[in-house]
Amino acid sequence: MSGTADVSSEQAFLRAMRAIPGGVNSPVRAFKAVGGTPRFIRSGQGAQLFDSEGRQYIDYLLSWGPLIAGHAHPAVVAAVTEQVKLGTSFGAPTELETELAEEIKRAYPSIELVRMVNSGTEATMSALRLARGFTGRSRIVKFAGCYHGHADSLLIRAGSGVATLSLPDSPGVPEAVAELTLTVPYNDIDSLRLVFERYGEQIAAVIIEPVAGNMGLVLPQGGFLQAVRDITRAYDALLIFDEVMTGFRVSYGGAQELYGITPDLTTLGKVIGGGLPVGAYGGRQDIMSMVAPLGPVYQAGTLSGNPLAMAAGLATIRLLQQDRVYDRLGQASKMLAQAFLDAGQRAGIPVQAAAVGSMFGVFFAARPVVDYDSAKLADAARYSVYFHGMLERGVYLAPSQLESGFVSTVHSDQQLADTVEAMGSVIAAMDTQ
Ligand code: KE4
Repeated sequence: MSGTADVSSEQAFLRAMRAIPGGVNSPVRAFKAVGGTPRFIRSGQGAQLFDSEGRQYIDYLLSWGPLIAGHAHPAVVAAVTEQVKLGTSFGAPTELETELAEEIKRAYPSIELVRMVNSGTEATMSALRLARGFTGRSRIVKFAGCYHGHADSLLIRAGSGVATLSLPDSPGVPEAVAELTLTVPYNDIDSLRLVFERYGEQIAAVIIEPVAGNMGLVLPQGGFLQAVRDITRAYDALLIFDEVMTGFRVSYGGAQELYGITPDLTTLGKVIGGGLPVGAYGGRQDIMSMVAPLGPVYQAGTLSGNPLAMAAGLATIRLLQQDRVYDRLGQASKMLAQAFLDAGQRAGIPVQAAAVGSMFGVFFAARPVVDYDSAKLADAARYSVYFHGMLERGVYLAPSQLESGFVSTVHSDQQLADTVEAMGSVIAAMDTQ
C-alpha cells in the first residue's frame, strides 16, 4: 500500500496528473461523466473499498466486473500467494493454462478450443482477425453503444444512416479501417438485415454484447439474438459473442447459456482473471484451428496464460460452481433494480431499471431504454447527482450513466439493505424539476 497516512483524493489526483494522462490509467476512472474528483482506493475487502482518506464504500463496480467473489477473497489470495512463490511467468506452457481452458470449455460448450490473452481488447481484436482470416472477408458489423475494447476496428461511430460506412470514433483510427466496420442500432433487426442485404458477402463477422453493459444495461429484446444468429448463418458470416462482461456474470455459462444461442466465437475476460489481467477468445474447432501455431492467423503475447492470472481465475470460477450461487446473485441484483424503481416512483422521478444475473442497470429516463439513442436520452445530470449522493453515503457505483452495476457473492444482506436505504434517501432529496 503506497503510504499509510491519509492523503486527500484531490492531492492524490493532482500528483497523478503530473505523471499519468488525466491522472488515470483508464479514462472512465477520471469521473469526467459525473464530475468531481475520483477517489483513490487503497484496498478492497469483500464487498468493500477503502480510499486514501480512510473512507469505506459498498462496491458495486467490482473493478468493472472481475471481482464477482469480492475483493481479496481468501481462496483467491491463497491461490495467488501459493503460485507467486513458484514464479509468476515462464513464457512456456503450464498445466494451469490447460486447467482454466478445460473449465471454460465445460462452461461454454460452443468453445471447442480457447486461447488466453491479457485483456478483453486483445480478445476481441484477435477474434476479429481470426474471423477475417477464416472467412477471407474484411467487413465487420457492430452495434451502436456496444463497447468491445479499444482496437481500431472497434473504436467506431455510426455513419450518417444505416448501412452507411462507419466513421472513426477517435483520432488515430484511419478512415480506411473505420469504413470496414458497419454499425447498426442494438435491438434493430431490420437494420441488420438491410446491412446484410447490401454487404452480406463481404461481412466476416457480427460482434455483439449479447447483453449490453456499456451503454448502461440494455437487454436483448425477444427474438433479437436468435435473429442475429439466423442472419449471420444465412450469409456465412461468423457470430462473435463478446462475453467479456457477461461471461460467468449473467449466468455461469454466460448469455449464450441464458438465451440458448450458439455463437461461432466467444470472447471472455474480467471474471476469468479474478482481478488479474486475462482475456480469452475461443469457439468452433474449425475456426480456432486457424490460430498460430496450428494455422496461419497470427496472435501472440508474452504474458498470455501466465500462471499467476490462471491461479486467480481458476480460484474465482471454482467459487461460482457452488450450488445456488447464481440464484442469490440474481435475487440481489433484482432487489436493487426494484428498489431504484420504487424510490423513483415515490419521488415522482422517471426512472428505468433492469437486472440480469449479477448485473443491474439504472436510468433516469421516462421511456424504456432499448438502444444507444434511447440510452443517451437519459438524464445524465440527474445520474451525477445520484452518483455523488450515493458516494457520500458510502456506496460506490459506476461513475457514468452509460455503465452497469455488479453484485458479488459476498455482498451481505445488511450491505444490500443499507444500499436500498441510501437509494431511497438520495432520490427523495432530488428536486423533481
Ligand atoms: P479490457 O480491454 O478493458 O479488458 O476489455 C474491453 C472490453 C471488451 N468487451 C466488453 C463487453 C467490455 O465491457 C470491455 C471493457 N469494459 C469496460 C467497462 N465499461 C472496462 C472499463 C474501462 O474501460 O476502464
